[in-house]
Amino acid sequence: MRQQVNGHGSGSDAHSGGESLREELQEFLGGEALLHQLDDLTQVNPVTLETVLRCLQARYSADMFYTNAGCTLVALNPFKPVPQLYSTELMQEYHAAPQPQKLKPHIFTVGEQTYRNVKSLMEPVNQSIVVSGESGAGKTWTSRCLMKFYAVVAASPTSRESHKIAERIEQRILNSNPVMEAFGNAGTLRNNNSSRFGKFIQLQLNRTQQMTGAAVQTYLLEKTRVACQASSERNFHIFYQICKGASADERLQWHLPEGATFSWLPNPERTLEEDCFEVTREAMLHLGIDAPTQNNIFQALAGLLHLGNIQFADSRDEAQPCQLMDSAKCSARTSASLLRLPEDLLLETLQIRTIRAGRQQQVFQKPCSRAECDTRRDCLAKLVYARLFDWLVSVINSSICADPDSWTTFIGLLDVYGFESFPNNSLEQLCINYANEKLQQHFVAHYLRAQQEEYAAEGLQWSFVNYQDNQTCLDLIEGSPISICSLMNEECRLNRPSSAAQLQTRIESALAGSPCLGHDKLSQEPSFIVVHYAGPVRYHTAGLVEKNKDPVPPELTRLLQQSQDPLLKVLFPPDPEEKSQEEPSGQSRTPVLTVVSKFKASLEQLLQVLHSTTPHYIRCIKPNSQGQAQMFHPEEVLSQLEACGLVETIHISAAGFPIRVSHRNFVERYELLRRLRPGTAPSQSADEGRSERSPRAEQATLQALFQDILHTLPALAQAAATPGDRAEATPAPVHCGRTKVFMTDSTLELLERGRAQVLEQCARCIQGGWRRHQ
Ligand code: AD9
Ligand code: MG
Repeated sequence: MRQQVNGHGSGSDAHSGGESLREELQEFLGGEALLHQLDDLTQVNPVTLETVLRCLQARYSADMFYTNAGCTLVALNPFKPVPQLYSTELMQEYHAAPQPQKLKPHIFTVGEQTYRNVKSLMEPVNQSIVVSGESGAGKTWTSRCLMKFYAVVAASPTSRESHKIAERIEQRILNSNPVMEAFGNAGTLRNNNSSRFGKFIQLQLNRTQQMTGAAVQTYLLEKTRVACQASSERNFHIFYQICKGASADERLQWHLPEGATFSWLPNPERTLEEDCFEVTREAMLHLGIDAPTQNNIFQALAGLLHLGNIQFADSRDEAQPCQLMDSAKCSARTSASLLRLPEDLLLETLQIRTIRAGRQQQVFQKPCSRAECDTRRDCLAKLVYARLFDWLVSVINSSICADPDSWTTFIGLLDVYGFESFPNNSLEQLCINYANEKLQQHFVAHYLRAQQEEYAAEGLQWSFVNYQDNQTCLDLIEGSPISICSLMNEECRLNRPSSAAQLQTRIESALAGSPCLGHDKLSQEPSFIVVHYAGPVRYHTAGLVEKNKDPVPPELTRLLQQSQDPLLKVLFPPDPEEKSQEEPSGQSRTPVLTVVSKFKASLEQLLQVLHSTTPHYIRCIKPNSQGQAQMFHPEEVLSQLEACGLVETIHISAAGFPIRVSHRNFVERYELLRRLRPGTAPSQSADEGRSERSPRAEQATLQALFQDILHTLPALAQAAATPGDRAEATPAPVHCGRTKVFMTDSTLELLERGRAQVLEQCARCIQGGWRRHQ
């Protein structure tokens, strides 16, 4: 297996012989030939951007896609199938390994470590794996593989009946992926399968660490894509899937003849994603979405495609509604029939606005301009699609969520849309990049700052490492009292017509002091630049306020409430009480919560959950922006390494101790290791006589026990080493701070091994005694 684990032809052993290898490297002029053998970037000497880059490049050339970087794992996107890297056998191998961190770096090491952490620490503690990286770097791929890993290693092993149940739940959890990707992913300039929503999945484990269920939380679907796709980009995969995969009967029923063209279906050339209709359907079936319901869903989606072909002509008379273009008459009829709406009502709702005005709140009807008709048509499609997506997520959740009594801990997997910068960036990119800033800050706060502050507070010898803090950028985006978000929200609240240029001027004057705000003098269109941690991005201000408001004319909702389609009836139930729903005079009603306010609140909730877990990080890196195998562009990789502060992370991790346990918990769990030391007199245990002892005396006892435990470590390290390494096997240092014990993962592993050994000895003694007694 050593060679098999990303060791294609490298001849390297799966165990990384850190010290000797480093020396060998130093001796070797240039050292490049061996660079790919360094499994952990903390062993690169010296740690600089340049050496780290060279090491990653060497590993990439040798088909070694994973590399440890202290507390994080760097995952290079192979951009080619590497099936042997994700086989079930390999998952089992990492799961069964006594010390998985000694195997070749892999996402399964992170998966297994996380899984063990749930139970191995003193108290069960929830874990999370944060997968980050720019668009197309491999986040979704990685989290999918991790879900498969847990479906294998956390499956229920017991009786046939319960095994069947467990298999069903695991399979259902895995089936949520193709469904959510079909409806929530799309081809963009950066990635053919780009996630257009954020996802946090909580894998729920019971006391025996079997997966009993899962819960999915999604974040801000980019619903504008249904009705508007940037040039060279595509709509959500599901639209292409139905057009390509429908049977002859379905084509007739959904009015999708071969070769039909739709304006909302650009770039229809073949991609892998659209070949997956059968997979999507099968997965939906497993999740409990039966064939008739699926039929309703696909029919409604076909209705949206025809809706997109509805075009209006300019009206010569403002008092008259815009007329349908002749070429669109058939589309209007078909769309209405597929959405099971009266055609005249559909058209009237798109063409005429209802306004209440005056003291008596009289109802007026006002014909819409052609542009307004188009906006209402697009809004209708977005409304249906967004509700459908949310409904799907709720159906998935009810199918995979475990009963609250049946799970105690969880492992969270976070896969959000990656950092994006396009020629034209709008509110969608601002939200996506804002989410990425928040995650970067979580990383900085958790690892870089908190770790160093804790070492100092605990009195450990530590020389501080500088790191890039992105607080200034976050202040610019979301800070109070004034930030980009607050200014956009204010524009929504004031509900006044403001031009793109005005918004640009307001942002530039109110936030002029921020070092993260830039201005592109050459830009022809009103815009501003935000210098994100991952690079500068220019956002166009045109349409920002309107998108943030996201107004839904109430007539559209009422129209959909009148549909005879069973699915639309579920998505648009009648209002509980009939209230006045017409727009106030002139402008559309301002929603209480804007898009960015809602997004900010959901991000804050997510971060609270992350803060309550032990996080693990996987940094996905895109070796080239063309999506080509065997192509490593040093400049592109370098900018990603710089952006995520990898070098600082390596410096801190190289000297750091990720495991910290209170003195008392440490001694209570490991004092039984003293039995491994021949001749150790049974002294007082941590609990004995606690009430009578002074705190100082108690501390002294704890210290003595602590030292005793530490003395067992060299023997444990020797026992764990392979015969060849035995002479050099020395455990990593353990530090006793003011209140906590600090150690590395490998030391924790040694201690746990020793503990298991003693418990086994005890069990054997008890059994022996019991047999003698019989
Ligand atoms: V985005 O932010 O959602 O736009 P991701 O999620 O980071 O992005 P994704 O996982 O979709 O990227 O990966 C992009 C493509 O890279 C995939 O469609 C695969 O074709 C390819 N990929 C990524 N990881 C692997 C891998 N481990 N092995 C093979 C891979 N191919
Ligand atoms: Mg993705």
